[in-house]
Amino acid sequence: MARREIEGDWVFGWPDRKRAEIMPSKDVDGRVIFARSPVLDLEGMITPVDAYYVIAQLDMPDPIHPDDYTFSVSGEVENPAEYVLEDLRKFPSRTVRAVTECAGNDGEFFSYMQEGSNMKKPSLRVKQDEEGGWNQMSDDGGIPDIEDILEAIPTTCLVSGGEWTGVPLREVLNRAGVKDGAVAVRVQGWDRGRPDPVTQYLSVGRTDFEVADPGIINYDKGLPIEKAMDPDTILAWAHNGEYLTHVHGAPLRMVVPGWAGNWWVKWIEKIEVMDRMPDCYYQTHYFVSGDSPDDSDKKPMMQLGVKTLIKYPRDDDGPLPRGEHVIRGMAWSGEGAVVRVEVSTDGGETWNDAYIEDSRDKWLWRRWSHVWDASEAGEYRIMARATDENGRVQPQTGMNFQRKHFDWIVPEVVTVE
Ligand SMILES: Nc1nc2c(c(=O)[nH]1)N[C@H]1C(S)=C(S)[C@@H](COP(=O)(O)O)O[C@H]1N2
Ligand SMILES: [Mo]
Repeated sequence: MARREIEGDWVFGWPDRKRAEIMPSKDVDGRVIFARSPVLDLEGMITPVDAYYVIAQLDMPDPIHPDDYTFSVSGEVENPAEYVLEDLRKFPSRTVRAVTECAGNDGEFFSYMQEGSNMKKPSLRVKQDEEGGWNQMSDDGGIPDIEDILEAIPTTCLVSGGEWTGVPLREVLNRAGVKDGAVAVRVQGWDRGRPDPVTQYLSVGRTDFEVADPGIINYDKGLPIEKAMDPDTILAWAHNGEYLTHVHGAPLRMVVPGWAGNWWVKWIEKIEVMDRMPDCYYQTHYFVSGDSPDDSDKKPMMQLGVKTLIKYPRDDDGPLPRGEHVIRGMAWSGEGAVVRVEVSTDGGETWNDAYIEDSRDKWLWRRWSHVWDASEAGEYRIMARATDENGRVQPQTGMNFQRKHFDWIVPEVVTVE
């Protein structure tokens, strides 16, 4: 069995196992602008902040000192207001533990899983200090060719689990007095930029189509009022027990449990109650479902499907010695708690219920394991599938042209000798 390096770090003066750290892409000043989470090297449900994935669609904004920070609540409300961070402490607080998953996480697997595909399997084991990153590909202003795009860093490892502390958005909205007829809450970050068409080429896997150019915009999302009023949708200032870090949206970000990461607006400067759906770029042009770029009926994507991550064994863990092995991983859903995980070692012919670790956090992933008696040599196709509390069985998401919300069952092929 391959023996992976575990030594490496000294913690408080003592030798320790290697710490899990993000795999970052940095800008010319050495600042992190994109990072993947080393999901296979983590054990628990809460991803340390240093290992949490990072995405910014536009330019990373300048930080604002928390003492100078204000945000506004306006639009279809009785009492428009401006708040400082300290005002939020007057509201009842709420802590929510939830999985953040980028809509594009594992997107290449849609193509990998197509009949007859001879694509190399996207890897979840990646190196520290990767060069570049998908959001840096057109830094010189040009459009990279399709070869470069296909060789870009895979969009795996864009999922993490966190504990978020803040106040329910509804408390702030109720204080403002939402008028009848409100349908959406537009939340705007102060980060600005011109959406990079390469991001879309990369997710679609083609460059031969027209991408809408809205010019320079702020990042914003129009959250439907029902989800805005959900007590678990919060404005968070803390992450895993510490104040938010800049890359994760300090001083204040939105947390929208169950919905893809792009709804979790960071660096909030404005909350606007609307009587119609706003035309946000990252809602009408990107993060939309459809058959192709010319589909005239593209729809915004919201909650995630149901998904499992097999952490062990993976293809490159083999060959394994004969005997008992523990197949294990995580499972999560965009509509609440995962209640069942099944495991197959014969490519889906037969399934066994896995043990699921107890949890009270319905928005967080759950750990599962299955003791596998691999007493016979051979090649095994290991699969796992989850079911959530609404009875949704994996997978929920069909092929879609931007390759978002991947939740299909991907076999790990392992040899026992
Ligand atoms: N203001 C702002 N918020 C944003 C984004 C952004 O570009 N700007 N990116 C979104 C996307 S696509 C994702 S996946 C999540 C990532 O959150 P994280 O970096 O804290 O993991 O933030 C979301 N919130
Ligand atoms: Mo994302």
